[in-house]
Amino acid sequence: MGAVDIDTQARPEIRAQRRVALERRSAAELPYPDFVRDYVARNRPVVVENALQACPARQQWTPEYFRERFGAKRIQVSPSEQMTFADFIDAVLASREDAPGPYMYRLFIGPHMPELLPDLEPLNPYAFPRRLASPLMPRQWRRPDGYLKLLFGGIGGRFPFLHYDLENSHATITEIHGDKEFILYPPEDAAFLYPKPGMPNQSTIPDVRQVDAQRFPLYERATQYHTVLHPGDMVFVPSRWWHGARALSPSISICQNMLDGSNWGGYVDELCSRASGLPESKRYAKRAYLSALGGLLSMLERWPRRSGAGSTGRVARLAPVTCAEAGDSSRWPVASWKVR
Ligand SMILES: O=C(O)CCC(=O)C(=O)O
Repeated sequence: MGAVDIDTQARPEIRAQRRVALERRSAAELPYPDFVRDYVARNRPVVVENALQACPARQQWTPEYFRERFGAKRIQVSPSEQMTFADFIDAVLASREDAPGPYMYRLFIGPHMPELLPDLEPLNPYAFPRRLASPLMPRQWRRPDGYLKLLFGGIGGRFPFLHYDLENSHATITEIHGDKEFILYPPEDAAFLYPKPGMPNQSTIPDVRQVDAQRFPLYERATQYHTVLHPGDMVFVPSRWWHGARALSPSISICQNMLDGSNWGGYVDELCSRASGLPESKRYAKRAYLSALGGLLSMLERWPRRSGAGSTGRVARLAPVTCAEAGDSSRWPVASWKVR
């Protein structure tokens, strides 16, 4: 897998646990179809270096840029916290390892800050949300931006809990400014991470850098995959992989979700299990519909592509398998997106 055990002596707090360096590949040597075949289809994590090429965000996005452009705007930092961007940036810049400031992880760019979308063009092609962008996805589940979100924090600021994403989603996190430590654990280690009763995608371990071995004795059996993201890097987080992040310097990144044939089965299971209030016949119909849609999308994705506008051009637009096939983001129907 290209990963190597790294020296845990440097981090005595995790000595008891296996710690592995996450595989890294350069975008220059990883064509998109190879990324899909070797990582997405195999549910295998990787960092793609230089996935985000030159775009205005890479040149311009700094804490100061956000303060100047959006200082007076009130923003949702976390589900329970709102403040102006100016106050948030002050807290980010004051954040220290021993006194971490806030970490923004609930700001969806499409509905709340669409003026940022042009800064992200050309898009990171590896973060293409695949089936979420298909016009065949029912309206309430279609999301051509992959639920694009802004993640922002200062030194020591971190995503508040170790978790895996709902809806069996894959995720990508693309670093734009600063450096961020990123950790993952495989799905089979779930029992070692003490999932929350009633919220099985969240760990009850408050901070994996200081684990109470009396309370969480199984944690030492978990394998931690570790990396540091630098500007332009993207980490691919496969479905059900647990993950967490911590800013090492003022850090700005974006997160997107991804759905395709590799995680469709679990997606359908989760959507249908959530519908437990529905009568049996309606649940059955929902599952049958989503399974048939998955089959149709798989067929269209395998359809041979020819350049130009003929019938294959239309097929490519219905079931796009690359960012280029999905077309111009300015056509994204921002106003109709579901906000979550
Ligand atoms: O802060 C990060 O980089 C992790 C983001 C994440 O896992 C999420 O938004 O679900």
